[in-house]
This record gives sequence, C-alpha cells and structure tokens, in this order.
Amino acid sequence: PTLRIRGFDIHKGYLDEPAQYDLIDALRGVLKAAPLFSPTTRFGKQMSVRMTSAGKYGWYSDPRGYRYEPRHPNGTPWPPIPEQVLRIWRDTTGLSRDPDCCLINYYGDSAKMGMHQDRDEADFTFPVLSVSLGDDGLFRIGNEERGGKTESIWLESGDVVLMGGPARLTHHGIDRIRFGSSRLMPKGGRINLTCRVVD
Ligand code: MD3
Ligand code: FE
Repeated sequence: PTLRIRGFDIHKGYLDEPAQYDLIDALRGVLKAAPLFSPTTRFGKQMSVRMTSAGKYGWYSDPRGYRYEPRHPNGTPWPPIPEQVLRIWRDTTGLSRDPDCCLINYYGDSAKMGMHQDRDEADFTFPVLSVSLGDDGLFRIGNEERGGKTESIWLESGDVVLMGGPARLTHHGIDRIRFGSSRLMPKGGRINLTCRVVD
C-alpha cells in the first residue's frame, strides 16, 4: 500500500522479511569495507547518528561544511551500492540513471536527526529514496520553508519512501526511534538507506 503525505510516496511494507534479512546481509560487506563513523556538523557538534556510504560518493560533514567525498575518511573508495538497493531504486523511481550515493545511517538507542533539507546535491529534479530497516523511527515531515506545521509518521522495517518533485526540498528529521522494537538486527537499532543522484 502506498500512502501519499505532502508529496512523499510512502510504501509501507515494501520489503518482506526475507528481503530485509537479505539486505542486512549485503550491508555487512559494505560496513566491513567502510565502517560507520559519527560526523561532526559544521557547528562542531558530533552527530548522534553514525553513518557511512556506498557508491561513487559518500556524504561527509566536518566543521568545513557538508559535502560529498569520493573516499571514506580512512582513505579508501566507498564500496559499490549493493544490487538489492539498486533494484529498489529502479523499481520505485523508474529511472535509468542509477544513484551515485547510498548513504547508510545507523541510529542507536538515543540517536536522532534534527529537521533539515537535503540540498548538497547538484540537481533537485532527481528524487531521494529511503529504505528503513530494524527499529521503528518517528519521521517528521515539515515544509519547504523552515518552521510551520509538521506531520509525523512511524517508519518501520521494510518501509520505502520516495521524495521527488515538490517534496524534494521539504524539511524532515527523525525525532526518535523505538529501540528494540525489531529483531532484525541482533544488537538493535535502526538503519536508514538514502539513495541520491549527486552530480
Ligand atoms: C525528504 N535521513 O539522511 S529518510 C538523511 O531516516 C535523512 O535517516 C532520515 O534525512 C533517516 O538526510 C530520513 C527520509 C528522507 C530522506 C531524504 C529526503 C526524506 C527526505 C530528501 C528530501 C526530502
Ligand atoms: Fe535528509
């Protein structure tokens, strides 16, 4: 079933349980080659979310600002985007252009992500795709302008969200997760994958 909220296409239960486990397995290889790290914001504060990337570019942040980098902070190129992820991108976007970046966010017990816009990419006509795995996360959707009314929705393991068109520059964030709500990952936590065309 697809819900449409403020231009977001929310596919609840897009991945069944075997597909979720298969994706987690594929991500193990990525995390081994490109371990999670906690970036520092441009305000010098360490993020509570840990992250890494796959693909041509990875998202990176330090006091110099937000940007895409061709290498992990350990100096090696990011590993390739798993085929399972590319299949979801192609099926839901219908695009023949594959994403340049699959950002992997890991939320532990008290991790959250403040309201923000994703605007480090060159062309906002390309959508952003999100895949949720593991614990439930409370996703907040705002407006293109800062502030104003917001709507919240719980994203559960296997949910896929497509942000395209006018929704592409909407402010959004993750208020909190329900730590331990899923048994997908032995140590708990939430993983969110976002696929983007960068340049
Ligand atoms: C709306 N991640 O990585 S995914 C991010 O669950 C990010 O980890 C959150 O926001 C997470 O930047 C939310 C949903 C999402 C992702 C990208 C978007 C919503 C978006 C880009 C434009 C508009
Ligand atoms: Fe975002």
